[in-house]
Formats: sequence, structure tokens, C-alpha cells
Amino acid sequence: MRCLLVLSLFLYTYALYPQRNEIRQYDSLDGLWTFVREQSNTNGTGLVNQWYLSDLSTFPNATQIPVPSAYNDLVEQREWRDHVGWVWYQLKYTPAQRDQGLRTFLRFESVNYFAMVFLNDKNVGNHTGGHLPFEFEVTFDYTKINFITVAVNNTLSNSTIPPGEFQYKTEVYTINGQPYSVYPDGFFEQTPDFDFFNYAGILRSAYVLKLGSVFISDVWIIAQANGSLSYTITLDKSTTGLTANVTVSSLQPTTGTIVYSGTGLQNSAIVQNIELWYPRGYGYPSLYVMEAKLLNGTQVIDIYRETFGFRTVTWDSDKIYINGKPFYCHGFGAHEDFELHGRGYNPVVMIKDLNTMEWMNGNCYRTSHYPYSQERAYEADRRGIAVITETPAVGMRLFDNTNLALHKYMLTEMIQRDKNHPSVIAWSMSNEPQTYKNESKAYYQQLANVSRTLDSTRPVTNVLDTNWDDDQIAEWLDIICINRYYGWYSNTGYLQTIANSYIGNFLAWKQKFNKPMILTEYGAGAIAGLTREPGVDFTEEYQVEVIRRVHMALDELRKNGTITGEMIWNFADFMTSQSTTRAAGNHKGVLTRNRQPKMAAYVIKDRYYNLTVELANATSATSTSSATATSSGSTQSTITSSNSSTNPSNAVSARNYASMCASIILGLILLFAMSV
Ligand code: BDP
Repeated sequence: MRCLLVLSLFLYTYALYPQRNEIRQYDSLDGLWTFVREQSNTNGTGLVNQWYLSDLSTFPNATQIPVPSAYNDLVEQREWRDHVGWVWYQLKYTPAQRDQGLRTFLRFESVNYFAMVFLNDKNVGNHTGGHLPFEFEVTFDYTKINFITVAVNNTLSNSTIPPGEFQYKTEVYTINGQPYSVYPDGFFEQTPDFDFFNYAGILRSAYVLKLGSVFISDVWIIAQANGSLSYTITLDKSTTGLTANVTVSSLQPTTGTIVYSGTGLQNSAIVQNIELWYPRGYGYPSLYVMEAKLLNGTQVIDIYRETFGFRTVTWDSDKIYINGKPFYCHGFGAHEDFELHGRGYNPVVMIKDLNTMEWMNGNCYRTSHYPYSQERAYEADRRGIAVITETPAVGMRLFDNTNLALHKYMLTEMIQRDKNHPSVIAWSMSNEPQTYKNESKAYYQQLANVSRTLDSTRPVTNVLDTNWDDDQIAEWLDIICINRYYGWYSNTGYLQTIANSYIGNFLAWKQKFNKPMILTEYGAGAIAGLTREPGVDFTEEYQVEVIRRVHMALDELRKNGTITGEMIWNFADFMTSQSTTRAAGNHKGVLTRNRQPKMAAYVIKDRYYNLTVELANATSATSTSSATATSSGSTQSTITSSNSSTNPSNAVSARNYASMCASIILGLILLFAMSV
């Protein structure tokens, strides 16, 4: 048995999205990095032999791999694709002489799963978790080429989030008195507890940030529909005598009008005559930009500009409201997944995805099952697409203190990163945890508290596949999200049972918990081009038939106020690990993996068009808004009324909690253990 123990410091860093402006600079580290793959599941050969001290490009098995990208699908070898364990990335970086005197940071938007970052001979920091950014302060040697080395380990275990099974296998027969072994020496199976391929490597962009001796490390903006604005600017270190000049200008539609100016690192005001941020179909997604200028006397020592919107999310026992108007979300569960680069960030795919969501008249998506790139969140803000943002916790089954600490840390990192995005309308703590287990109750109560204390302006949800009569955590949720596959995983082929199954199930949840509910997953698999009349499972016809039956139920549940949203699973086909229930991936997409429509895409497009028109008309009938649907299905409305029921003073306690949490987590050293 090999055993690898790595100490991981939960280093909490405020993580403002990188920005270049009059003061701030960065170098992009995207491009080709030297890459060396260890044998699968070593005991850390590279660490033991201090590979970060070597020029990895001289290694016989060195190659080049692009950043950002998963490495798995870039080589025609099974061992590469299915690699479990350490891989090494290295980049030679020559810092510019003119940058001497600046403070420098290595920043990574996403490295899956565990990253150890080295600069020359020094381990500058480690990070646990695949889909959120981290940065470490570094000191470059300005007299030479510097080596940036990142060791990445993708091994999943009971104590990773998301978890996976790791199992050594042996089976030995005795034949003619001799041992006959079925499995080769050291054979193991790594099985993720989730249904998507565990793409690994440096998945999003990497940077060298160049900042001044004191800089803005965080800007937290709370802007509500009644015009209340409060902000807190955090500096990277406490420094006396500094102040900030803050202005807020409209971005759209009347570019550049200043609506607020003030001073101080913390302030609040009521801003008059604002235009609200609305999701598509409900109004215009008006955005503002806050410019924070950090001043030492009259000298400007840092500038950060953050985009945000004025909008309020509220909820009662039936519905979500945005700016006081009932919001029905019709959208998608999805994945960041594409041919070749896997889960690696690619702006081409991101833009195509968002355009195709709009083409199908969607107004929301869930970041199933991990936080998506921040570029996508900024785009969602701009387009008016509402988002339920989810942590990377999928398939949770072990509710112990180790997992709870890591889960809280990830939830905090996620809220910290995405708090200023008006498109984010709810935080999802996880997808389909085994919350029929009693021990999940206290675990999720604590998580929900973290979410609410950090951010009281957004509802907390969790996506459940439990039953109303055995679930232990629904009572902690503001919105109950449910995944169901009637007609697919149960009663396959019996279309006539689908509608009633959904209606009965949702009414039972409603009766017990009386909370707003969203169907966050339903659907059926279809191999594109496989057709048969009448449909059978995996044909395009069957997918359409299942979806239509679910829609009959959803119409009834929507009209009687039981649900406040629906999301088809899935936006597009995506890769999974191998199993007899998956044919080169999961085919529940209404689009193929390369984003071409199946028959089901047109059913969704029509449905979401009709919903857009119906909801816009209902909204305009009950308010002062007016909406018009275009023939392509998009709507534009002008909303003049506003409404808020959220107390902006909550913002203060949220910020206090954030800094308290930061110090607690800073002190937390957790064991990242892979008992393999
Ligand atoms: C749901 C999971 C999702 C799967 C889906 C499916 O949340 O990740 O891909 O089932 O089986 O339960 O297609």
C-alpha cells in the first residue's frame, strides 16, 4: 500500500477578478506550459525528487500542454485520459525590470483538484478544490529566468469535494498450487461519485498580478432595488491614513452618468433614479460600475472598477421575486464541457453556450455541479440571465467535520468571488447529497448559516434527490430544488405515468415544507440521429415524448403555484467516466456535445418562448412594466416600479462575518489525505 499525505493550508484570499488599468497590471500566463505526467498513483515521485528544482523540459517524457485546458483528451493514450495522481506544469517567466518594487502574485482561476505552486525553489502555497481562484504573493528574481511550477493531483477520496472511491483490487486463484492473479500488481479503481468526467489540470487562466505596496483586495457592494447602496472596500493590509474616492456610473443604457460619489472605505447611501437589473423577459439588465480610487493624501495608489446592478431578490412560501416581481426561471442545468479541452475555459465555447441558451429563450441556468468561470458570471450579468451558483459539492455522502470544514471553505470562496454579480440569484450548497442520513442535518444547518451570515441578500438552496418523507435538510432551505427522472430512471417506457408522478411528488413536498420549489433536473437520454417511431429510450423521439409529458405536469404545478422554476437536464451532451449506462458520455443534452440541436432543443425553444410571452404579459398586467416579445422569442421590457424588502443593514453583519471567517480559516490546517 502506498500512502501519500499532503499538508494543505486553507489559505483564504480575497479574490478580485484580475484587472488592468491606470495602476494595476498583470501578465497572462496562458499559453503552452512544459508538462510532465508521473506514473499513475505514485507516492509523489516528483515531490520526493524535488522536480520543481529542475528544468522539466529536459525530462525525456516532457511535452507541452496548453493553459487553460484539461490535459486528459489531448493525447491518444488511455493512461493520459484516465490518469490518477500527480502531473507537473512548468513555465519559464522573465519578470520585467521595470516591475521591481511592485508586489507580485501568482493567480490561478481554477486548478483541479489539489495544486502545489512553486516559484523557483520555494513552495509558495497550496490550494484544495478545483473550480475557484486562488493567489499567492511571490518574490521574483529580477536577475534571471524564473521557474513557475505547479504540481497537480486529481485523486478523489472520501475527503475530497467532490468525493470519489479509491480502491485497490486483488483477486487470486490457486491453479495447480500456483497463485494466479486477475489484477496486475498495484491495480486500483478510481470511481467518481458524480456523473461527469473528472477533467484535471490548470483549467482556467493563470496570471502574474502586479500591485502596489497597499492595494484594494476586496470590494463588496450591496445594491438594492429601492436604490440603497452600501459598499466596503478592504485593503490587503490594515493601513491608517488611507481613504477612497468612490463613484458609481451607469453602464447601460446611458453610458457614463455618475449617480453616486462619496468617500471612505465604507459608505452607504440611497441613490435616486436608478435603473434596475432584471433578468431577460422581465426588463433590462441595467448595470453600473463602481470605481474605487484608493488615496494616500492626494496620490491615487490603486483603482478597481467593479460592475454590479441594483436588484433585490426576495421569496415567500411559493415564489422567488426579483425587484418585487414574481420570477419563474426557465433554463438549463449544464456543464462546462467540450471536446478536446474538457472543462478548460474557452471563450468561444462560453459565448456559443450563452448565445444558444438565449436562442432557446432560456432565462436562467444552474452552475451544475461547480462554480463556472467568472467570465461567464460577468456575461450573465450583461445578458440578464439569472444564475443559481453551486459549490463543487456533488455526491456528498460523508458528513464529518473534515468535509464540513472544506465545504464551508468552498462555499465561502464561492460567495466571496461571486457576491457582486446581480445575475446570481441564489447559492446552492450542493447537488444530490445523501441527505436521508441523519448526520446530514446538523452539517447542512451549519452550511446554510454560513451562506446566510455571509450574504443575507440571496436565498440558500440545495439540489435534492431525496424524498419528502426522508429528507433531513429541506427545513434549512429558502428554496427547495429537486431533481427527478420519472419516465427515464423509473417507469421507463410508460409515458402515461410521467405527469402524475411529477405532480404527486411535488404536491407532497409542498404539503410538507411549503417552500418555493424548482425542478432543477428532468430529462431523458437521446443519441443524436437515433430515431424510431414510436420512440424507445435513447431515441430523439423518446426524449421529446418524456420532456413533453413533464411539461404537462410543470404547467399544472406552475399554474397552481407549486413551483417557481424549471431547468432541463441537460443543455448539451457531456463526457462522463465509463459505465454501461453511458455511451461515450451522458446524452441527456438537448444539444449534442458540439452544440447542434436535437429535436428536443426545438421543444424547449418553443416552450421557453411561450413562457417568456406568458410571464411578460402576466408581469405587465400586475405592474407598471410593459413587455414585448420579438419574433425570435426575446423580450425587452421597461420596468418603472421598484420594491425591496431586504434590510441593507444586513450587509454590515455579512462583512463582519466575512473577515471573522477569513481569520478562522487562515488558522485552519487541514489534512488532505489520500490513503491509497
Ligand atoms: C442527476 C445528477 C446529474 C446526472 C443526472 C443523470 O445530478 O449529475 O448527470 O442525474 O443521470 O441525478 O443524467
